[in-house]
Amino acid sequence: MDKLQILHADMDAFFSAVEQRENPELQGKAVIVGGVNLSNRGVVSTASYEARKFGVHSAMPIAQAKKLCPDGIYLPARHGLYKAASKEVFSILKRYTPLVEKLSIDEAFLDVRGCERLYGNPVEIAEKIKIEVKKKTDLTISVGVSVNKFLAKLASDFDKPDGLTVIRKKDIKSFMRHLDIDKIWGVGDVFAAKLAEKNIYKAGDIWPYSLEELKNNYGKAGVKLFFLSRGIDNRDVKSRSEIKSVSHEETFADNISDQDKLFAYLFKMSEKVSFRLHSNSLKGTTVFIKVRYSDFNTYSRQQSLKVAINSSEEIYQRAKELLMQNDLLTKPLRLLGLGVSNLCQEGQEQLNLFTDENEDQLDQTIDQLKRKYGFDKISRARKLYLNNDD
Ligand code: TTP
Ligand code: MG
Repeated sequence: MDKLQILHADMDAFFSAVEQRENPELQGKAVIVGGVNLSNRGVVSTASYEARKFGVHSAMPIAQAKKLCPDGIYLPARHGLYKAASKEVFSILKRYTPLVEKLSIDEAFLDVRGCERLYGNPVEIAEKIKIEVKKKTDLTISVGVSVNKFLAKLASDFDKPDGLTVIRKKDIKSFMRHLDIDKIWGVGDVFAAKLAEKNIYKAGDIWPYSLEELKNNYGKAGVKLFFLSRGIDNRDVKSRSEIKSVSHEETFADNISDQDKLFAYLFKMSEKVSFRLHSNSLKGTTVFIKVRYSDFNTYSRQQSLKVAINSSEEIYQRAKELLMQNDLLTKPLRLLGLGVSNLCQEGQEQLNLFTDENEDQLDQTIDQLKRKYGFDKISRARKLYLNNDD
């Protein structure tokens, strides 16, 4: 992929920007949107760029945000409003190309190959999108234009808010050289710490290593790193109907055998998967889990449901059942993952004619589990879940 052809578009401080639009008195002010009831134990959904100057960011506890930015305006989330704004934005994006891959409520990839005769070159399309979004929604969007998805996403993030950044083939090397390593997909805190042991902090620090070396040292993640650190990414933009599953997995720094801890991870991952399903208005009828032990033996299990689900609690419960019923927690885990597949559009799923039957089944399963593993284990896991949800 050498030609500019992929756009990544991402609304700026989305929830806060919608609130500022709804109430012009909030413009230019530090606006922080949090969970619906804004309790001090909740977390920040997002903060306006004015609030970010104080160090406030998404996922920070509200209590901490209030310490950093005591004069900020704290507002409860109004999801209906944000969904409506998102719909308007996506209807604009879809006019430029049918190949729009929605990543979340405010973010998408666009493949604009073949759209030039109608709308101009990719940079012109990006400019048009920005103007139209501003005109129709009174909100700003940042757009990145590049040769592939990875670089387009880095580009949209480069000059936020209201940015338009283009990374051409000839600019890739200089752009990547000084990019912080944790900006690369798949490099989380644990992996970044491992790389730091070898004095690898920037994408350019990867270049001296051969593909072989990276593969031997870090497995699949090393192979990905080899290519992404050079800005190479061959993935296609997939429109929603092509998304086959939504999943999340984590590799642990140290193997974990504590079941309660694993359940806590499982719930966190269920929330992430649920958030992405909701963002794409999707539900699914298959839940799957994946575990890897210290000897690298890897197992996956799945179960089909009569009714499509997307709530974090349901996903969590089903995934937990799979782990327990298949006796997969008998050895320490190196990796745990879960996901939902067999996806359908929310609202188009089969009507739930079996609710009671399912509830009965669930109750029966829980009873079985309680008998097998003891009431204490099960209820403690549930408590963990409640604590996380608070
Ligand atoms: P983002 O696009 O990650 O953030 P943003 O649009 O607020 O700011 P940026 O200019 O950096 O893109 O997320 C979009 C919305 O999703 C955000 O406005 C609120 C919501 N969200 C959460 O509720 N929790 C989170 O942890 C994150 C990251 C986002
Ligand atoms: Mg955004």
